[in-house]
Amino acid sequence: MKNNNRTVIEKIKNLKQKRNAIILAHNYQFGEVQDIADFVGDSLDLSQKAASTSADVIVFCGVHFMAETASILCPDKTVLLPDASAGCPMANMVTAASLRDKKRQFPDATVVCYINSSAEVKAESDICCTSANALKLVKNLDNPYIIFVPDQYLGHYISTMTGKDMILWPGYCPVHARIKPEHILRLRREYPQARVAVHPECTPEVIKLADKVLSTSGLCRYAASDEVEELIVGTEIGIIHRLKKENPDKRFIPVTEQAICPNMKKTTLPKILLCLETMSPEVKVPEDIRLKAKKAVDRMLAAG
Ligand code: CIZ
Ligand code: SF4
Repeated sequence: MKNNNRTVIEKIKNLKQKRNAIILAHNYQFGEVQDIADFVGDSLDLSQKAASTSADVIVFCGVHFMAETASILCPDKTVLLPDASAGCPMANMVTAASLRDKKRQFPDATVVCYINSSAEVKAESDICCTSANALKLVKNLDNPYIIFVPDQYLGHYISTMTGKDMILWPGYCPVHARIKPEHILRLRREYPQARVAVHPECTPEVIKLADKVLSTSGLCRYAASDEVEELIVGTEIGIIHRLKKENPDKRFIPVTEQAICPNMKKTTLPKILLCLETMSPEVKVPEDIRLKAKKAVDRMLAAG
């Protein structure tokens, strides 16, 4: 490890104690960020962790909607996002105003929003979901009319798996859209023994070629199972760090090195240190929006 990195890490650890802070990192963060975090996970794990921690300060190493979710659940804590510009282009593909228009068009529909959405959009939704629980939550909805925002590919996958006819929003993740069927076909020829697992944010053409369709937490569990010796991984490449760390004797092959989320990679060790020093940038959801958005998030958490 570089010497200056070591100094930064020492300083982060000291300040973290002084501030009574917890560092949460998403599975797509840089390896060195994951390594200094108190907890690494997907957005569902991290929101549950945020809801249950006794820390006063949450440093959220992820993107804006994730820090907002922590703020929705923990209004009394200070939530810091080390780089204020770390957003999610997919989350920005739906606005509260455009969703209100859609609801007027389909007034009887239940609105399910993927956690990759702004607090304002969550406030307009009935229930929130993540890629880890979307299938189960949608399956259990009584209402046959469902509006799903903003990921059309996750929505399409869930609609296929549940047989429910869903009104899909045209959003998508530009990072997962870089994963192409050709990549998988080529790697299958190169590693004939390997299993293929892809994220449900991938296109239907990619999903068709996979053995498993999994959220990142699902991927981590699958990778640890006896079924897997070699795994071709179709999601953001930050996950490879954790997979290798937890399964040092197995082989993980990214479907493409191009699947890298520039927003997830905005978090660096110096920015984590700076945010603990200055206690900013802070993410705080306004109370009126928070209360409405919390209903959708609470319904998700209550569903288990
Ligand atoms: O839910 C999340 O954290 C995301 C964005 C991906 C995943 O499957 O973990
Ligand atoms: Fe958003 Fe895609 Fe980046 Fe996840 S990987 S934060 S969905 S742009």
